[in-house]
Amino acid sequence: MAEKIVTESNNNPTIDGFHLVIEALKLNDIHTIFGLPGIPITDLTRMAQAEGMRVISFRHEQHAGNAAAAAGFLTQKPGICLTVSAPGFLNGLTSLANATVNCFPMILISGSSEREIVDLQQGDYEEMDQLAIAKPLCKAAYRVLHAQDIGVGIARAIRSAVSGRPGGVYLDFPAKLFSQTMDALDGRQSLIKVVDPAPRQIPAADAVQRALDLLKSAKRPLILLGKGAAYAQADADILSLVEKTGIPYLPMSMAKGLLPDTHPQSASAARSYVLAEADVVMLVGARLNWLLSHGKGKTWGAPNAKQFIQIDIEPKEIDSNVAIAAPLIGDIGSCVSALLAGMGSNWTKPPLEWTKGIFERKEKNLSKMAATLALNPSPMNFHSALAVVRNMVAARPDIMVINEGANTLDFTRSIVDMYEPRKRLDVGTWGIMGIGMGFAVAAAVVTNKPVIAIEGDSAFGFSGMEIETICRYNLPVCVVVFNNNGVYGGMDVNTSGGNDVAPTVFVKGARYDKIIEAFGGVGVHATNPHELSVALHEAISSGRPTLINAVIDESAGTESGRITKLNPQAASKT
Ligand code: ADP
Ligand code: TPW
Repeated sequence: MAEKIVTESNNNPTIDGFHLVIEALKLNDIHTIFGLPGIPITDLTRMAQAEGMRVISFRHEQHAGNAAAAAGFLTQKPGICLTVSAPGFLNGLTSLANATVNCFPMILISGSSEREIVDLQQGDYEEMDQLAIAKPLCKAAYRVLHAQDIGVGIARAIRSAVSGRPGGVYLDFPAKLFSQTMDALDGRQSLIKVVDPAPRQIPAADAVQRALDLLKSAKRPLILLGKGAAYAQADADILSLVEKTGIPYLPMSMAKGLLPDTHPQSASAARSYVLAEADVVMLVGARLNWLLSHGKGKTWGAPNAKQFIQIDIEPKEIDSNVAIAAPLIGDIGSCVSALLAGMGSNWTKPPLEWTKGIFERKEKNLSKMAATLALNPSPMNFHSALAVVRNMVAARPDIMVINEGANTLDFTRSIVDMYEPRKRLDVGTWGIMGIGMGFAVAAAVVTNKPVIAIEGDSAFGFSGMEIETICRYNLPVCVVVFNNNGVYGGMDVNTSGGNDVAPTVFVKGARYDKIIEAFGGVGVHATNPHELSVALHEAISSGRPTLINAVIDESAGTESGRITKLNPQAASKT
C-alpha cells in the first residue's frame, strides 16, 4: 500500500486522513461502506474502493443508513454509512435514530464544514453543528479534529456501537481532517484494532437461580423471543433452552425463524391465548414496549396474574413498564447457557393441560388459515398473494425477507413462515416506513442470498428510487409491490366535493413494474397467484433484479392494519 501514500520532500512517507480512515476501518474488519458521495467525502469513497473496500452508493442517504443498520444487525459489526454535510447528514440521521431505537449497531460518518466558521455561524457551505444535532438521537457521538486521533475516534465509535445494548453512533469528520497528513509510520501506529469490542456480560449466579426457580414454579410458562435474541447469534443454545424446558414460545417479528415457525412448541397461532393465560413469561431480548402492550391491559389477561423473567443486556430496561420478578442481566448467549447449565437433568416439562390447550387452539387457527389461503379471489387479496410467497420461502428457507407496509406487514408476518434465524427484516420498533430498499440492498450484499422485499405500495414509495441501486449492483432482489392503490387501500373518497383525491389514495392501476425496466431490471405485472408464482420463481432462480407489481383488491385490509386501535378516528369506524 506504500504507493498510495503521499511522499514529501524529506522522503519520509506520510499518510493522509483519507487513508487513515480507510485503514482504521479495514484494521477492524470493516470492508463495506454504504453511502452517497459529495463534498467533502467524494474522494473518500473513491479511495476506499481503490483500497479494496466495497462501496455501495445510494440515491438517498436514508437508505444507505438503513442498509448500514441492517448490516449491523446481521453481522454484529457496525454498518458504516457515509454522507456529506448538513443535508446529507440529516438524511442519514433518520436511519441512525431508527438503528438506535432498534438496538442495531451502525456508525454514521458525515463530513462537516469547518468548526471555526460553524461556531461563529458565518455561513459556510452546508454549515451545521452536526455533532450537537446528532447527540440526542444516537448512543454516542464523537468529532475528530486531528489526523492522529482518527484511530481513537473509530475505535470509540466501534465500541460504543456494539458493546452493551447496541445502537447508532455518529462520527463527525470536518473536511480539513481528510487532507491532513502525518508521518506514515506514526499514523499507522495511531490506529487501534479494537480487542473484544462487545465483551460478554456474564449474569450473576443468584440472578440465574432466581430465574430458574420462577420458571420451575410456573404452571403456564411462556418464552418470548425478541430481535435481541436474533441479534445475539446464540441460536443453538436458544433452541436447546426451548426444547429442553418444553416451554411454548412466541417469536416477535424479527425473531421469527430463530426456531422454525413450524416448530411444535411455537405458540404463534395461539398468540392471544398464551399472552393472556401464561403465568410466567420469560422475555429473551424483547422489550415490553407498545408492541407488547407494555406488559399490561387486556392482552395480558387478569391483572397481576403474571410474573416476568427478563433477559437483557441493558439493566435500565428492567421495570420500564411493569415489575420484573427475575431480571437476568447479561448477554443473551451467556444468560441462556447459564440457564441451561443450571437446569439440571431432571427438568419437569410444563403441565399437559397448558401445552395441550395451546396445541388445540393452534390446530384450529391453522386450519382456518389454510382454508383462507386456499381461496382464489379475483382480484387477489393479501392472503392469496402471500400464499405464493409462503410456499416460496418454505421451498427456499435461505431467502431473506424484507417487509414493510401496514396490512402488507401484518399479513406477511402471520402468513409467511420463517425457518432460519435472521432472515426477516422489517419496520421494527418504530413501525417506520422506508426501510425496504436499504434493508434489501444490505441483505443481498451481506448474505449473498436471494432477497424478497414484500412492500405495501405506499411503503415502497419511501425508498423506491433505490431500485436503480439494486439494478446497478445487479443484486438478487425481488421486490413485490402489493398494489392496492393507496396508503392502507384505495377506497377513500374526498368528502369536500373538491377535485383532489382523498389523502390516502394513489394513482389507480399504477404500474410499478415499469420503474425497474428503466434500469434494465425485470418488471412483471401479476394479477393472480399463478402469475405471481411464475414471476417469483423466475426471479429467485435467475437472481436478476425484479419488481413484481402484484395487483391487490383495493378494498382488502383495514386502516392502519392491526394497529387501528392506535388511530381513534379509524377505530371508531370499525
Ligand atoms: P422486539 O421488538 O423483537 O420485541 P426489542 O428491540 O424490543 O425486541 O428488544 C431487544 C432487546 O434486546 C433490547 O432491550 C436490547 O437491550 C436487548 N439486546 C440486544 N442485544 C442483546 C444481547 N446480545 N444480549 C442481551 N440483550 C440484548
Ligand atoms: C416514516 C405512517 C404507517 S403504514 C403506512 C404509512 C404511511 C403505509 C401503509 O400503506 P401501504 O400498506 O404501505 O400501501 P398496505 O398494505 O396497508 O396497503 N411515515 C413513516 N412511517 C410511518 N409509519 C408512516 C409514515 C404509515
